Amino acid sequence: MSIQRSQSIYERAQAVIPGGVNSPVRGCRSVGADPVFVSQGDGASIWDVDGNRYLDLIGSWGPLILGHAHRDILDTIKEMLSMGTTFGAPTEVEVKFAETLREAVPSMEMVRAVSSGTEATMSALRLARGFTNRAKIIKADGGYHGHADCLLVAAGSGAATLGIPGSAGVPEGAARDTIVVPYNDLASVEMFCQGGDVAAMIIEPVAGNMGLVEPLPGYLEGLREITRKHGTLLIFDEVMTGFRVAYGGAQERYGVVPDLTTIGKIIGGGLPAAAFGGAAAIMQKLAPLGPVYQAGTLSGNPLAMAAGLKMMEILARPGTYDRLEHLGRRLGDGLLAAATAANVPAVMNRVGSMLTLFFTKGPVTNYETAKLADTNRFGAFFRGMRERGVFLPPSQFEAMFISLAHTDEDVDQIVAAARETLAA
Ligand code: HOZ
Repeated sequence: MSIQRSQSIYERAQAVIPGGVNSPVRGCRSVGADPVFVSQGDGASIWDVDGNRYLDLIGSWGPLILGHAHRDILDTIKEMLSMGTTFGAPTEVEVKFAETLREAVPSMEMVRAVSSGTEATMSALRLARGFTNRAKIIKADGGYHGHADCLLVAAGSGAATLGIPGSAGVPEGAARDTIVVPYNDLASVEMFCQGGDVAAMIIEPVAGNMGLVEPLPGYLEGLREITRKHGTLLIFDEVMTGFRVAYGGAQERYGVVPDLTTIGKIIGGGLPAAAFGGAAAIMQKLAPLGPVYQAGTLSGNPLAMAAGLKMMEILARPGTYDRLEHLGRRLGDGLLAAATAANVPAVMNRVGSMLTLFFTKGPVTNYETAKLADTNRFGAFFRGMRERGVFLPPSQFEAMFISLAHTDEDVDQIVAAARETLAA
C-alpha cells in the first residue's frame, strides 16, 4: 500500500492547518500513524488520494449510517441545491424536519436546529440553567459532549485520546460549576443532586467517547428518578446514539425519557446539522419566546435539513435496525473471536451498530476501566488493519460504526484482516 501523495499533502497541510487536520483525532498521532487524505467514498468504502481502498468503520464518526454517497441523499441535496444554499429566513423544510424528529423522538416536543453537536449541547445546557435558575451541571468522567468550555472537564474522545481531558484555555470559572461523576454510578449523582443546586445532568445514554460503554441495567432509570426528585433536568446527549441504536435513539431502546435531548450526526444526512429539543415548557424559554438566547446564521440550513429528512425517511423503513443489529453482532463476535484465537486479552462492547474492541481483560463499564486498555496494542492493531485495507477510528476511546452499506462479506473481510493483524 503506497501513500506518497497523501504524505506530500500532509506536509503541505501541516504548514497551514494546526497538526494538518481540522479535528484532532484525525491526526492519528495516538496510534503512531500519519493521516491519509481521502478523495472519495462509495457505500462501505473510501479511497485515499493514492488510490488505496479501505473498508470504512468510521462512517465520518457516525453520520453515514447509509454508507458513503448514498444516491437518494445525493439526489435530494442536488434538488434542494438548485433552489439556493441558505436564506437566513425560515423555510418549510426545517418545519418538516422538526415534525419528523418529534415523531421519531416524542420527548422532543419542540426542536431547535443548530449546525453541530457542540452547539446543541452548549445551548441545551444554557437553556437548562436558564430554566432552573441553577448553575451547576453534572457530567460523566470520560463523557464527551463537544468542546464548550464547561464541558471540557474530564472529557473523552479526542481530549482523552491526546491526554488533555481538561483543556488549556478553559478559565477556572467556566469549569467551576461542572461536577464529574463516574459513568454507571448512581450513588455519586444522588449525592451531588441533594444540594438542590444542580441545573442538569448531561449524559451519553450509551457512552461512545471513552470507547463504547453500555449503561448497566437500571442506570438510566436511576438517573431519571434521582434527577426528577431533585428538580435537576436530565439531558440525553444522543448526538451519537440518535437514529443509531434505534430509530428513536437510546431513549427508545432503553425506555427512559429525558427532559432535553441533543442530537446530531445522522440527522444531517452527512451535512452539518444538529438539534436540541425537549418538553415544550422548557423549550419555550428560548428567544424569541423567552429569555434564554441562542442563534446561528446557518441554523436549519435547507440543504442539511433536506438531507436529514431523506435520511430519516430511509431509516424508518422496516428491517433497518434488525439489519444493523445483525451486522453489528457479526462484526463484534468476529473481532472478539479473532482476539481470542490470537490469545490477546480483549473485551467487545457493542450496542447495535456501535462497537469497541478494548484490549484489556475487562469488563469495561466506565472510563477508569476503559483506561486500563493497552493503547499501544490498539495502535499496532489500527496500523495493521489499515495496511490490510480496513479504516478504524484512530483511537481506543472512539467507537466503530457499521453502516447499512456494509455486506456480510465486507464484515467477513474485516474479521479476516483482524485475524491476520492480531496473529502478527
Ligand atoms: N470528536 C469526534 C468523535 N467523537 C471526532 C470528530 C472528527 O474528528 O471528525
